[in-house]
Amino acid sequence: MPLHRVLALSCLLALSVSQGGVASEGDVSTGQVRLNQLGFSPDASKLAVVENGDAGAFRVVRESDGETVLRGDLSAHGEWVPAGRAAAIADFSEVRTPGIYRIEVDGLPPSDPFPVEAEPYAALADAAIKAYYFNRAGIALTDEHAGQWARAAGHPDEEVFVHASAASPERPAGTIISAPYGWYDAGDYNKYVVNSGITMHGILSAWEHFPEFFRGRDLGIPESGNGVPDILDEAWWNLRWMLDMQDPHDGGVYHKLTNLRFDGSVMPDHANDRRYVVQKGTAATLDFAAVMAMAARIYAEYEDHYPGVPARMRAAAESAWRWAQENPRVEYIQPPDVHTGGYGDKAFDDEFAWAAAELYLLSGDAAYYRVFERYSAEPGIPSWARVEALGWMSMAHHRDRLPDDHARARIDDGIDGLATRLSAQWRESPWRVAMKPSDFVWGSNAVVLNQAMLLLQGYRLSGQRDYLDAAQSQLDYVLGRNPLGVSYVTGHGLRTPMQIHHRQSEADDIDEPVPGWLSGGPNPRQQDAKDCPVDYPSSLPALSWLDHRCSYASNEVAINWNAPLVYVAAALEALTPDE
Ligand code: G3I
Ligand code: 9MR
Repeated sequence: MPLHRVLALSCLLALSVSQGGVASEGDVSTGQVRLNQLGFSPDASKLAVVENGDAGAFRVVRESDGETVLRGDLSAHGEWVPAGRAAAIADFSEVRTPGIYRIEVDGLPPSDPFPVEAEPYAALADAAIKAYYFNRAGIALTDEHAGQWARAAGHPDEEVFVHASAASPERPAGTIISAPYGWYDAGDYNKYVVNSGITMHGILSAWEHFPEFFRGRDLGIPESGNGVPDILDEAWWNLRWMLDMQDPHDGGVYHKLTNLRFDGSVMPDHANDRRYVVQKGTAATLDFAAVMAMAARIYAEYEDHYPGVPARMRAAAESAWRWAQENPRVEYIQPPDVHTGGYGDKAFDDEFAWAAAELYLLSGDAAYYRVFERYSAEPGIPSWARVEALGWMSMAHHRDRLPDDHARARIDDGIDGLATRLSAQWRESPWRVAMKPSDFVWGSNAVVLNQAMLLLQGYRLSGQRDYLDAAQSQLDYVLGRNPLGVSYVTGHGLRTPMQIHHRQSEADDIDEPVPGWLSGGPNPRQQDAKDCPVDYPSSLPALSWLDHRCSYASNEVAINWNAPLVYVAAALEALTPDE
């Protein structure tokens, strides 16, 4: 965003706070006009939600001169069940002239100010990737790259113990291995292969689908300017760790690298518990195979910078695949002395499908294609535990490499079917968001964005405008068009999370949390209530969010949740027409 616009928006923010807005918390009061706090591209679909009230019309007013630039009718009010609130839609897509505006509705306070401008989400996409830099293990963050969030290095992970659950003849329990680098998973300092799976897919897909958006962007990371796009430099930090999570003797992959118990709320260099690699498993091994096959394909273009690495990745993917053939049902069972994140999964068809898809695209070997076809009839919304859609997305991007027209039609139909269903849910929702009450799980904001990612695949295949508009609406929800009026990304919006469950942000004595992180989002199961000194504002699905550091079930951040944010922000920049 140009500086003058930042300054203009921050003045307006100061004004709206002094008028009774709350800078750091969600505003649960009803009767507001909710919208995307980062604004819109000139040619984007632009919707606001008007809560309650009985007005039938709205106005769009320009901030600079108070001129009304558009008058429109509101849609009929309908109750949005996840929030127990009536909502009507103001569609102001016609406002295309760059500027700063507010929506006004008789009887309600004016909306937040918002810009219509070119590239409204470019800085967001940059920050969402930069967030991973802030979570790097094994490196000091410098003033130059981290500003006020500079910190000492922690968790070198050069001496990690093989846990009894991971023992093998060549590496008995207690063997010391080295598995440095990687990203901390989330608010905790552990590193989990399964969760790295979907994360790497999201980031690498963002690059693969929109290279012209990412090429030349300067994220201000230590590798910036080295001739490799920053997004791939950042991804390499985690990939190089993942490579060390494979046992070279048999190809199996350890589920996680972890303490026995979560660290306290201290900075990384003050967290010195012994670390272990824990149990190999089928899900971790297949996710690893998929990621390495994908990375081998993508980093081949940068072989000069990573000599021998694509071939190493390919060999790693293939040996992991062989291990999984011999060990097709090894579930991760948390050992009794290990108390960190589980990421346990009992169903492996989806991991087989994803790994087979990526290995097919890397090798062209039709046997992998047949496995993909056998293990996945249709795609579902992805999560760390459900990954077949990741293979569908990669297949769709490379549809020219599919064996025949029948295979192409199958991919097109599967993705279009899901996009049709999601866009129908979006259109029927009084809030214009595809989320159903049951979608509000731990990490619900990532469900919103993973739905958007699938809608965007539908748009890329068919060009159907509804799919793009629905994806825009999903991002709008995350950036403020929600019943709490919060932009859920730290540092990006007018009211943002200030107390994320993130050990560095808790321990660093800096008021602002590390920027660019997506808060997990409303989660009515409230599994952390017992650890929280304050109550959630509501038990309704879309209101079950607490901006408190205690709230690991609604206000933690995690690498897998930021990945679809990177993807969707970049995709809307790249795909929204520029008429
Ligand atoms: O599998 C059941 C399903 O059968 C049932 O219908 C559904 C009902 O809600 O629950 C499903 O299990 C949920 C599981 O995730 C799979 O989605 C659990 O209730 C839910 O508690 C569990 O939440 C996970 C949480 O860890 C607790 O294990 C989150 O998905 C996961 O994102 C989160 O990940 C943590 C790591 O463990 C540690 N690092 C931080 C990270 C983010 O909070
Ligand atoms: O801090 C932990 C967080 O990163 C995890 O996502 C969460 C679920 O596994 O667990 C958190 O740790 C809490 C623990 O589970 C229960 N006691 C309080 C801990 C947080 O302070």
